[in-house]
Amino acid sequence: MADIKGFSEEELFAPGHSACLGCGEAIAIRHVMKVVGKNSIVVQATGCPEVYSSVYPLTSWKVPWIHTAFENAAAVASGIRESLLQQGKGDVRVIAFGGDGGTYDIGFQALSGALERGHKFVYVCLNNEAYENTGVQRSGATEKYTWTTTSPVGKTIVGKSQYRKPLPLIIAAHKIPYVATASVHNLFDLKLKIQRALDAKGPAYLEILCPCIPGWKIETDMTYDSATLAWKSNMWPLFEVINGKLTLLKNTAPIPLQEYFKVQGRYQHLLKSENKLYLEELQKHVADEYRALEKLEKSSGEN
Ligand SMILES: Cc1ncc(C[n+]2csc(CCOP(=O)(O)OP(=O)(O)O)c2C)c(N)n1
Ligand code: SF4
Ligand SMILES: [Mg+2]
Repeated sequence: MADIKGFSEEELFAPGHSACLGCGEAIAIRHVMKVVGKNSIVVQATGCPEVYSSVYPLTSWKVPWIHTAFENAAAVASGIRESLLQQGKGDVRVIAFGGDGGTYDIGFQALSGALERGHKFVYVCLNNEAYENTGVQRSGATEKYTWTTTSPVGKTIVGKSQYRKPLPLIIAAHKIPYVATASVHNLFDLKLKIQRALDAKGPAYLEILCPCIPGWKIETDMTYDSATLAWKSNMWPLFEVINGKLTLLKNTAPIPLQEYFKVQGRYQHLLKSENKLYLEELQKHVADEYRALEKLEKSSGEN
């Protein structure tokens, strides 16, 4: 069965798992797997989805699935891919899922190596901007001034002290055929991108913004709205890099960051008058980053 856009509606990530109501990651996995299809093997780094989808003796996975440590998801995926090739089963799709902690920080070495070696597999980073499973610790994906339990808001620091790492662009610098950002608020765009990632002639990387209910301190029905506001405020630009050419999904009327922040408990401090300077700094940073992407879009087209 196909949806109106032609994508499969087959559920390969079954309901009944124990994710929080409204979990952005669970929504992302469900829709990614509809496009990936049955002829696949999934590699899953440690993190929330591993915990809520595989509580022994139950599983939500209707395809072969292996849990790995943080450090080696991409290494295991590349090993599976090469083994399948040796067996003449190159048509089996190999997908690795990692959280932002497992991708930006702990599993980056294995990921970078696998991309450089050129194994054909799709790596999906489920980015909820913190180590959520262990209680909302800051990661390399957490933006500056964001509250987490290890970047609290107080007299010494006002949330995280560093800007987030530009990981999608770092991955693009590996010159793999396909890199993209996506979000759970735009499932058509997400599905098109996972299809292009699957069709790429080498490694592909897709990073999906996945709101987290307790981590972002949002209501359970605010997943879609929070992700939408992230895109509208340019906090989460959507772009893809195909064979080196960057294309942005244009946001012609960006909204102020406050609109995005006010629905989330983790940003309430930035709405207070005493923190106005931090808010302004972040607003400028976000605008600068968006302009840098526009320049890259222009310059990458000139090659
Ligand atoms: C090497 C290692 N360090 C720490 C842990 C503990 N741990 C398990 S899940 C988790 C959080 C994972 O964060 P992320 O990768 O962002 O995934 P999320 O839980 O947010 O989906 C941590 C720190 C671990 N399992 N292995
Ligand atoms: S803590 Fe966040 S990432 Fe984990 S299951 Fe809940 S909503 Fe999903
Ligand atoms: Mg995370």
